[in-house]
Amino acid sequence: MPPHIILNPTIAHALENNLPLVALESTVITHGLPYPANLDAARRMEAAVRAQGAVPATIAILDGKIYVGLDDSQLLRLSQLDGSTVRKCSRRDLPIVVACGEHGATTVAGTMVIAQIVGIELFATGGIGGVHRGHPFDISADLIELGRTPVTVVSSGVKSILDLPATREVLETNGVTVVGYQSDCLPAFYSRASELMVDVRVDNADEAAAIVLARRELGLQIGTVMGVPVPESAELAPHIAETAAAQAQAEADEQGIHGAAATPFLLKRMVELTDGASMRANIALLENNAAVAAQIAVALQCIQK
Ligand code: PSU
Ligand code: MN
Repeated sequence: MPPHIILNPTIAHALENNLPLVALESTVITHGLPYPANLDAARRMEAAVRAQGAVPATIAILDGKIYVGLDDSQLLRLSQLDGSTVRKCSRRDLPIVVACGEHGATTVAGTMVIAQIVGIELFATGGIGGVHRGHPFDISADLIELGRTPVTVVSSGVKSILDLPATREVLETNGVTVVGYQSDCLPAFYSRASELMVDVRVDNADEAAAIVLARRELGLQIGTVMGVPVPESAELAPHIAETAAAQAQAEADEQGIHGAAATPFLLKRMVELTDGASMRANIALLENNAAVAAQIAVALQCIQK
């Protein structure tokens, strides 16, 4: 293991014994949801992974040390940190937090980098970053990472606060395999469907695991987006999500909010503009995605024996 990376004993044990593992990100904890909903969501995700027979590995940086697998006191500490004191870490930020001894939360990109270093193939989150509306050059580093790092990101697709068609194009250009889990289209995060097609649909964890395994056997250095629709009971009606997203983006533009601050601002405004409905959808899909990722990790372990 490289220096600066500290494996929780449960993770070291799982890696040694080839047990199914699922990585979980931390930006959703520090920048995506408010306390205590963030702590609750993080715990629910870990519990959902365990309930399917896999081991959860939440990844975050505390005082310049990269932890893979947090114990409960570390998770509590992270969830209570003021987001402004935590660097939102994509690939580029990892050397900075380590060198400067800072706290850091890993985005989809940052989590993929660490997961690959330690050897975790499955990763569950809410939604991937994308191309921002009206800002065709504000392309999340998540999309670039997906084009180069062999980790499968189980998520509910791309948030409708983003430019979905542009994001879909960038995924394609980067050679990312886009799969619909029990879905023919790329999910739109708060809503189950979008007009954008996936490359292939799978209907169960075994079919999903076969794609992960084939990618590995071919030695391809690419990521996979496994798009899982938000559970029906928590879905936000598409027109409500769209109206709120348009307003949130207009406010961000007015206030000149861009770069890494854009996504946290937009998510927060979505919660306010939908009276909490977007947060309920967000939490429900996080928990569901964690369960699906764990099922795939378990299926992968079975088929490779
Ligand atoms: N999806 C969520 N909540 C989040 C994020 C995504 O439901 O907090 C985070 C992820 O960590 C993702 C990041 O990688 O937002 C994208 O930010 P940016 O657009 O700055 O790349
Ligand atoms: Mn962005």
